[in-house]
Amino acid sequence: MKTAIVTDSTAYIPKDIREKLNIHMIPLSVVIGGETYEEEVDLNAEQFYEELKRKDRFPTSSQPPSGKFVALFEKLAKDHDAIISIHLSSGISGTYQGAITAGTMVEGVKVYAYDSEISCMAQGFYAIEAAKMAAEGKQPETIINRLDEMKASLRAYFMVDDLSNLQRGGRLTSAQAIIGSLLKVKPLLHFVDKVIVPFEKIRTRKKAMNRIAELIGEDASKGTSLQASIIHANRIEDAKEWKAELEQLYPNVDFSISYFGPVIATHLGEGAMGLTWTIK
Ligand code: MYR
Repeated sequence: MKTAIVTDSTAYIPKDIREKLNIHMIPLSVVIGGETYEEEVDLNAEQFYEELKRKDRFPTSSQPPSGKFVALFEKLAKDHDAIISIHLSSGISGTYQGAITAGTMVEGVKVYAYDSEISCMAQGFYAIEAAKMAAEGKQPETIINRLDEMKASLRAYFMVDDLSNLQRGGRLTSAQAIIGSLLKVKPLLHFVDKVIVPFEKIRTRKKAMNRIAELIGEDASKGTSLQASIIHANRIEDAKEWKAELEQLYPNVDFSISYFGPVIATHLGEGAMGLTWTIK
């Protein structure tokens, strides 16, 4: 059984890792100042943050066109029996639904669309694990069971400098955003049932980071091996500093640094920061 692993660009898995692990990537797009860019293909995170300074209009994002899915699945069907296609939460994007639809249009291969119910490196953890298992020849059902097991222990908390980006893009209800901005809080956000909701209202960035550190501490103390990733929107120095602090607090957790790329940063804004973790 030969299984191909596909994910979308919002997992933000660096190209060298994708190539090494044979992870196929389908890009989402951003439109800035009237121009459309496929992220991670013709616009990377650094270029996006530079573009933001130059263009005065707000960017928007869009899911991959269905033809792109069909073309990739048809190509993979030539030498694979199955495809596991892992995508950002169906509660914030139509990408997962696009994969399901394309799967019904391609013959000669079984397509398993997987809703990560999250995005960024949390989704990346799933794609990387799936790719390693596929390389060992594991059955698609075995791989999906493992992803479900990781999902059960996956946590992700993040904060933004300004809630208006999320509100404008329709990924946070106006009521929730208004409560946040009126009280001048920096709410910690997380996903519940595939959508973004406030977790706790916290007044400063530092307090929010300390609270997240406390939350991972609760899981780290249970003795299970954890992998974690600090995710930042153009705040690499802060991310490095936080990583050093967290590593000192929890030496048994395997920490990495990843990023919010163009599509996700369109909705979170520059300066956003988060932490995700799951079992290893
Ligand atoms: C689309 O246009 O289909 C993409 C929409 C993406 C919405 C992103 C909303 C923010 C997600 C934050 C993820 C944080 C994960 C730790």
